[in-house]
Amino acid sequence: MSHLKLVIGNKNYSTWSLRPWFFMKNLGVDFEEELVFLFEADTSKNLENYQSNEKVPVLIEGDLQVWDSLAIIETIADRFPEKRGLPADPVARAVARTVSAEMHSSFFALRDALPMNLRKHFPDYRITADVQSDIERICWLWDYCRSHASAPGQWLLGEFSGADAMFAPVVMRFLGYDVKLSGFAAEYVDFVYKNEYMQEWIEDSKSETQIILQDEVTD
Ligand SMILES: N[C@@H](CCC(=O)N[C@@H](CS)C(=O)NCC(=O)O)C(=O)O
Repeated sequence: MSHLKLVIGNKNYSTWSLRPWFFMKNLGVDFEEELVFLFEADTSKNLENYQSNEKVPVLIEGDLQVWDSLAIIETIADRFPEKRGLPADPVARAVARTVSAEMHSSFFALRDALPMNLRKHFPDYRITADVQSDIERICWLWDYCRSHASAPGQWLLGEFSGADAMFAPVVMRFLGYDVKLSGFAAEYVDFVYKNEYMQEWIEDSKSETQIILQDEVTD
């Protein structure tokens, strides 16, 4: 088996990087991690050998480069079918895919207003109506997953899948900005936060000192 490398950005801020990293860690896929700090003087140089248009994450396997978080998750799920990165049940698998695609292509109000910033906590953060609407849709999607779960367990589809990786940064945004949740969403956020690899990522982020100004909100 050849060597896999995942190129990621700042653990404090990079939501797109967290997704494939969290996915590969929870599946038990071995990989080397290369961290490139974004928006620094040397960022372009450090990313110049990758075909991702100076963006992270990028998965490298030999001559193959795969960029975009969702494409990496799909590629890893294909590459290691025995690790079941997507549910075996065709209905649960389709649900995992549809909610992942919606996460990937939507929720711009939430993304703009609540950037992931693991070093900070904003208690009682004022949530605007358009962000609240994104939050409610995400909670609905999570309930929809639960009603299609194909296995026991606390992940969205019961067993861990790419859908959980796609929503992992949302979990950290909800916690960081003190989003009020109830029912399954509240339990799920707590469960994902306590995951050993989420804790590892958060711990790693604490040693970073780099600041990305556009991801810093003041309130
Ligand atoms: N759709 C892409 C987005 C990749 C992306 O925008 N990554 C950000 C990091 S979170 C980045 O590399 N930003 C650096 C830049 O835009 O120069 C994905 O899902 O991977």
